[in-house]
Amino acid sequence: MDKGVKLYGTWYSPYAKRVELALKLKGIDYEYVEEDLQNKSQALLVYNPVYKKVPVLVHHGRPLVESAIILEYVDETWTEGPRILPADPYKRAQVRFWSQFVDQQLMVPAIGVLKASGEARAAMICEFHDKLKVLEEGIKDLFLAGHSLVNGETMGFLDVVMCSAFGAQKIQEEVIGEVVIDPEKYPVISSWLVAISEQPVAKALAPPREKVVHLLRSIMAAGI
Ligand SMILES: N[C@@H](CCC(=O)N[C@@H](CS)C(=O)NCC(=O)O)C(=O)O
Repeated sequence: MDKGVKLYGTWYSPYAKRVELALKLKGIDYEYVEEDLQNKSQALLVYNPVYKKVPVLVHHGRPLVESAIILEYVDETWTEGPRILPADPYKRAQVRFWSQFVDQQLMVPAIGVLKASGEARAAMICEFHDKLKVLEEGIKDLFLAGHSLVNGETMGFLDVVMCSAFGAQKIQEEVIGEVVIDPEKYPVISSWLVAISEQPVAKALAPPREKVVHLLRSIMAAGI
């Protein structure tokens, strides 16, 4: 039966994952279509002719692209579920800012640590630590009082973005054999990641460990 909501994603895409997390948090029933990015479907190319990327959310036949835009659309459209963005405009702006920071500043060196070797890898690790320090300082006052998630009881926009980007950080550190997000250096980020990993939606949508390990090893082997 047509549920009216269809998500085109790829299991390892952090951008698709955040849309799935948002849909689950909101309790929205949806159909999931797994895309093979080496052999994109005609539907994906038609729905996202500009970037040809996942995720694409199709709502009653109308496509939406770009994960941050989709998350906002989901929050504004299904108002009966828990809010993903804070009601307060200032807090909302801060959440958007730090989500963009995670996407634009943190994810590149994080993947670089995995792919690069030698001096290039050392430089990536340095850059990653510089960005982690900025994030640690920037978010420490953002958490709703008494809560270990930025959004409070349940995950919101920034928690979802962090979960999709760094939900597999522990597995990644096991694969590279090195602790990068050290709880002693980054207590706020570390306890945040633990709180995120304990959320039922995060657990339900986490890909099988073996699949993640295999993917990370192949990224490492391919290098840059
Ligand atoms: N800015 C986009 C990024 C989406 C993106 O990079 N998707 C990747 C998968 S992780 C993709 O579809 N890549 C296919 C390609 O580049 O051809 C978003 O937030 O949705």
